[in-house]
Amino acid sequence: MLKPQNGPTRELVSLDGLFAFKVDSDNAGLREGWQNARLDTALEMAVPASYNDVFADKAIRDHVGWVWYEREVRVPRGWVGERVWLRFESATHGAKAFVDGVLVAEHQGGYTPFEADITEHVSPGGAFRLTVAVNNELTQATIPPGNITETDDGRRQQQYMHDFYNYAGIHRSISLYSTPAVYVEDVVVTTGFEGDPGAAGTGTIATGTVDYAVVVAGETAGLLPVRVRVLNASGAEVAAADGISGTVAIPDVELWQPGKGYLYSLVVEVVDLDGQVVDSYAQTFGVRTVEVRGTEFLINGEPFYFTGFGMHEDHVTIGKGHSHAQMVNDFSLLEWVGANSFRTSHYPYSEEVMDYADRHGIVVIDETPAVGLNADFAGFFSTGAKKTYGPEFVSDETAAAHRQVIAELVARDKNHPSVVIWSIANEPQSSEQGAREYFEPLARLTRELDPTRPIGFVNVMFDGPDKDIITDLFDVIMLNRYYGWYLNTGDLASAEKALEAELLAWTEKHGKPMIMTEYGADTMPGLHSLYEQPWSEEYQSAFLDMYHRVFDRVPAMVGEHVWNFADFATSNGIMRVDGNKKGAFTRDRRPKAAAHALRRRWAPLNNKK
Ligand code: GCB
Repeated sequence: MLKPQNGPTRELVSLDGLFAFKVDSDNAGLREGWQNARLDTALEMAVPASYNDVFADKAIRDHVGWVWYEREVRVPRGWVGERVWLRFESATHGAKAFVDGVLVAEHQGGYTPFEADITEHVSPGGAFRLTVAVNNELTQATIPPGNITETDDGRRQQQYMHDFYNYAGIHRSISLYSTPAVYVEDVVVTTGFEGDPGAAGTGTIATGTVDYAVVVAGETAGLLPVRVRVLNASGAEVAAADGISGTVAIPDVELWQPGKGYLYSLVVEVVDLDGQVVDSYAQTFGVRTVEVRGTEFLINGEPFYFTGFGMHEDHVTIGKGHSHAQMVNDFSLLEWVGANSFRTSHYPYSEEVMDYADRHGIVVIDETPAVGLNADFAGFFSTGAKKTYGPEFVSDETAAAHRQVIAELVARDKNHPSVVIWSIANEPQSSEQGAREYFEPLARLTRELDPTRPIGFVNVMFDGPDKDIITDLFDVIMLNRYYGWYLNTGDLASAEKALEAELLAWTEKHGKPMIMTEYGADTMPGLHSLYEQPWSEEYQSAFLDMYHRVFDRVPAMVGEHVWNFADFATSNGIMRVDGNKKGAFTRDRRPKAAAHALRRRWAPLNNKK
């Protein structure tokens, strides 16, 4: 699904701001038809933001079920004859949107966009009542999965198998936009190059190849010609072609590279028989290649070494709500610390984040929200499930939701040059009978949807090389390891041996590139210890140093992503004090000693080990 944009034939109006807000404490709103009248409430809520921490009200924070948003929207009077679209960048985890009481859109899945053509329900110059019911429930049929229980006194409680807090609400922008009746519905761009990019700047320069495919929708779509133009970053035309699909060449191409996010734009135009532009959509892209060769991970044919973090969209007050200022600050800290990449643990991040990464040459491992498909965590997160793959936990319904999140992620992010790996799950059970039957079709689906990018899943510490039965289905090995924290707590000498032995065993068994996608120790900022005691800032730094010594000794290691970029909110539990404290930065983005240590290691590496 294309990101909406302003352009010569399209207009975009942001609907962000304050909405009337009502918590559906008895889950009665749909039955009583709350969409049919103004919401009876004094509360107001901001979009975008999670609602949980905004009100000083425990009942709202702990609510399980529906909440309702409402505002009046006016359609620009100039949109006569245009299609009018209502688009949500996300609503967590499920939503129903109503225009003057009529259901126009429904979506399940908290981190991907959905939209509706509402032309027939609205009139240019007129106003309508937009009502959005948003549901935060996680069940066996959702990704991520969860389980709802009821207390003796009738309170519903949400259980889930991941540690980050279940923030909910409208986390990203809502927009109203127009397109012509015949419009560009989708664009796919894949790139390559011929020649020697390494020689760029020394005389021999590569030629870029851009394969494109356009989908045009609307009644007369098939009859109208399509043409494309490639503009460079200064807006000059460097290539052009006719037709809904084809290949164009960019002479003397400027590659998209880690640290240097050079972007072109493919301007797609649908024209009428007089040559007048009917619709125009500008899709940015970067020319780059990604490839796994032996134990190497290559970007533009050059070995690439990932430095950075698993992150979270998580901030004080706004929770998982997108904020431009917080985003720029987070990217600025990534640059400061010498990170060249991050993983969108454990769900797709805002499209604004992806665009920013494209523009700034930050490499992304793009992850679906499939986190917690693992009954082995029952002890930690108390869902009580004994077996992962079976009707009680990861069922056919779960698999269907998993296929949907993969399809929606690839549909949304396929044109981002920053995305170099699809991560289709975090820490699923990968040793139990049933894991292979579950994952083989998902791996195949991901490759069918995008044959150009390597795929992987993130392996959990319980399912090492001796037990795992699915890693051969993937291109890269991504490991979360906590030797020295959950195992060998406080004993870095034993942890170092165990870690090295395991990494060598993976290499021997699979011979694929490996990325440590999580390693970290909870750390209380300001706690110091002469003896490298767990929870102290000294221990966190010593822990990371130990991992780095090992990585430097294992040739198949192609990357290190510390867990986590910053401290983040979690659900209640005896494992966490005011959230997960494995951040290199605190939740309000102050550096712990480890952040300085990482900066000393990463700045000189410059994408190589
Ligand atoms: C993990 C999970 C991550 C947790 C982390 C931890 O393996 O992937 O979501 O936050 O461990 O700190 O326990």
